[in-house]
Amino acid sequence: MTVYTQVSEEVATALAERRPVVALETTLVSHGFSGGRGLTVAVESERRVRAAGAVPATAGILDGAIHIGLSSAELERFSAAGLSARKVGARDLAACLAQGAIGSLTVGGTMAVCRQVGIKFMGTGGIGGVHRGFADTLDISSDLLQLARTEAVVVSSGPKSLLDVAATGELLETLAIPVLGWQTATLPRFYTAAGGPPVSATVSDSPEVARICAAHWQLNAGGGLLLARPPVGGIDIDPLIDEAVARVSREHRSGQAVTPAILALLDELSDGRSVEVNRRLIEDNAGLAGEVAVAYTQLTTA
Ligand code: PSU
Ligand code: MN
Repeated sequence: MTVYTQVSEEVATALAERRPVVALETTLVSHGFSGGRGLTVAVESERRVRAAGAVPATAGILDGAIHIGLSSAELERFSAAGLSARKVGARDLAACLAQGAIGSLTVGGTMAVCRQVGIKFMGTGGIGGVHRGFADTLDISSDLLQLARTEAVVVSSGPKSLLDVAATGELLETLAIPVLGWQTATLPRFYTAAGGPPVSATVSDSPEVARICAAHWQLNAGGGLLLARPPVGGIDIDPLIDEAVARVSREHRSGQAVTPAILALLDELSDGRSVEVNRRLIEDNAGLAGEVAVAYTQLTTA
């Protein structure tokens, strides 16, 4: 039988020794930023995970294998590929592997991979969710479905504000995914902390998150949680988001191309401010995912 998954030695050892491991995605490296900036964000995110005392496991598909834990040369291949890399969710894994393409894993794709090797913590920027105008397009990110069926906690700054955040909040409730607000009572909207629907519980520190995860996994085996952390230095760019969403929909883009197109246009419309907030929150979330992974390990090995 073909073995598709290659876990780096560092990550494999950490998992075997039950030390904290944090998964990081590669879509934001290739599709989330332009001009190679995704690489800088990925390197800094890994550094933040390590600074918290955990081992980073950035995951992506290269040469017909799922690599969990990337060398710097491997990470560079995702950044160099840019939009030519495939954006790979759970349903795209098999085709990408069999066809030998470079595959950047989305949040959902990364979760599918985490499930295979037992990684329970992930850091990212914004999760995919219910798109505005969903009643016409039925565009709803498969990130939500993967979150519902993976025993992991994803640290993000909520759904990207280009989505319908209120509808995403409703679907998270329907899917029985706990939404933990990091020192906040409302779901952050990625670029800005304010204006989102209520979370299902507010949490104040990492040990508390760890206790909730442990209880949730005992009571709802196989289900995931969202830890939503408000961005530091957030900006209110709702009018620019409205404009970017309208323009991209006029261009009749659909499916996987929608999110990267809107992010790139927002970068332009905001004179780079959106990208700066995006970068910072991804790195901060990686650090928090590291902290939570460490707290959970302390709780469960005590
Ligand atoms: N957050 C970012 N930048 C990104 C993404 C999230 O700050 O590029 C990516 C993630 O990989 C997420 C994906 O899983 O966008 C969602 O895409 P879609 O809406 O097509 O499901
Ligand atoms: Mn979509």
